[in-house]
Amino acid sequence: MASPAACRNVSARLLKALVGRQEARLGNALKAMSTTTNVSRFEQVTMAPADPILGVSEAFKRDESEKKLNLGVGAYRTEDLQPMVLEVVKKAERKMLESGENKEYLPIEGLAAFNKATAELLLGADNAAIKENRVATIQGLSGTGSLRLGAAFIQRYFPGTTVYISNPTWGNHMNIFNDAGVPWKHYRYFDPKTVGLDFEGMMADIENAPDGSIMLLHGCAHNPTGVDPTPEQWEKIADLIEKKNHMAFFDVAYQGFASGSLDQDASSVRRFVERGMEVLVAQSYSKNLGLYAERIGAINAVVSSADAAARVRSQLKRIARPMYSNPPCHGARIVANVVGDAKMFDEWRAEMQEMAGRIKTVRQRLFDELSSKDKSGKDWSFVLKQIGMFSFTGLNKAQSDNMTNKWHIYMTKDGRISLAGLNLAKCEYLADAIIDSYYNVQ
Ligand code: KET
Repeated sequence: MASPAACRNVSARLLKALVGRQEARLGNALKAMSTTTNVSRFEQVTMAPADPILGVSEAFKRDESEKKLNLGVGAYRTEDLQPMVLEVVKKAERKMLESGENKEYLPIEGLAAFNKATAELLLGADNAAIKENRVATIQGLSGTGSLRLGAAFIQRYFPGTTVYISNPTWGNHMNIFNDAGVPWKHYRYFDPKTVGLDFEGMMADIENAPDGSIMLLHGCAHNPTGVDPTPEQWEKIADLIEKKNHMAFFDVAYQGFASGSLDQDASSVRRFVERGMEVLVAQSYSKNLGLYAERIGAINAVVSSADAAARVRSQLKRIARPMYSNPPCHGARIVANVVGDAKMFDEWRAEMQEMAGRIKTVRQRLFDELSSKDKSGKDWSFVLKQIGMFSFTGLNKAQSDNMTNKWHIYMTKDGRISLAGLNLAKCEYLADAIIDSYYNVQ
């Protein structure tokens, strides 16, 4: 046995060694710190450009001019140019508050009542695909998040398949497929000469795409052009997609905003489904229920059998779980309440028609102002022919810059203006700005 003195000696030595090691570590850390002071490990991160659409709202906020007008983002404003919460939404929220619903997690696939309501709104309640359980619906983070889920699904289950996207399109489509690692190409869509649909170009590009490609289609109210195929053209598009064994992926962000009718605006999707074609459909309630910030929408896969639908649903859930676990419930409950209650649904339809009607009124006034002010005889009737929230003015980037820099009118650089952000009082000012930019800027 060691003597107490020897033990003390060993402990002291041990302690010294330990302290020494600690000091060395501390010294190394200090040395490292002194050599890296003010040098961030994030040094290689470059500044991202402002978003082409949401960046416009940021720039608008910074402008102090009284004349300023935000026609950038597609968000509905009242005649006073204020954001609007629909009465039916307030009503649903009061009902939800009274019933004291809890804040437990939703299932990965979202609120069951919402998923039922959203598929029925899209396809019609008595649709055969719904009755036969051939629709896999997953609640998503609005249109964008639902498109992103669909893109991730394509990346996993249709690897290497190219998604064809209209030219032009909503700017975020390309980001979504890029980030999901899905190859994409454009198909022709818009003819600047006729300011209408380049139907021949579109059909040729669908024909020439490799069999089994995926065609991203705007269900209605094409963004940014406001130009949709006619029912006859939709039929031909469906024929060709079927012949080529392609699959349609519909983006339905404006159901109700094209015609004012929720059913009519879903007719493109319903046409494909009624023919027995398999489709993917992303839905959004940002615009038609004004639930922008609630991030409520869905991804639907309409497939050939109930068995396939169950498998697709399970895999969509598998993709959602590590991304965001499960979706938020507030917006889902609002939609479920409104769509699931006949009286509230009617109230929504009336408010929807009112919003679509107000946009049509300013569209008409803008056309009248442009036509009466422009003495050159230029035909501005395309403004009237375009549908939905936007007008695609044909102004180029320099002209759009002039709109903003000189006139304080904020818009996207592709020449799109959101008529949902315009009121009657500002139509004359807008017409002056467009005419100045069109004729005085190259
Ligand atoms: N698809 C299209 C065609 C679309 O225009 C938008 C939004 C979305 C999907 C997605 O919306 P969400 O809120 O994720 O459901 N467009 C407007 C807003 C934006 O750019 O985010 C816009 O074009 O102004």
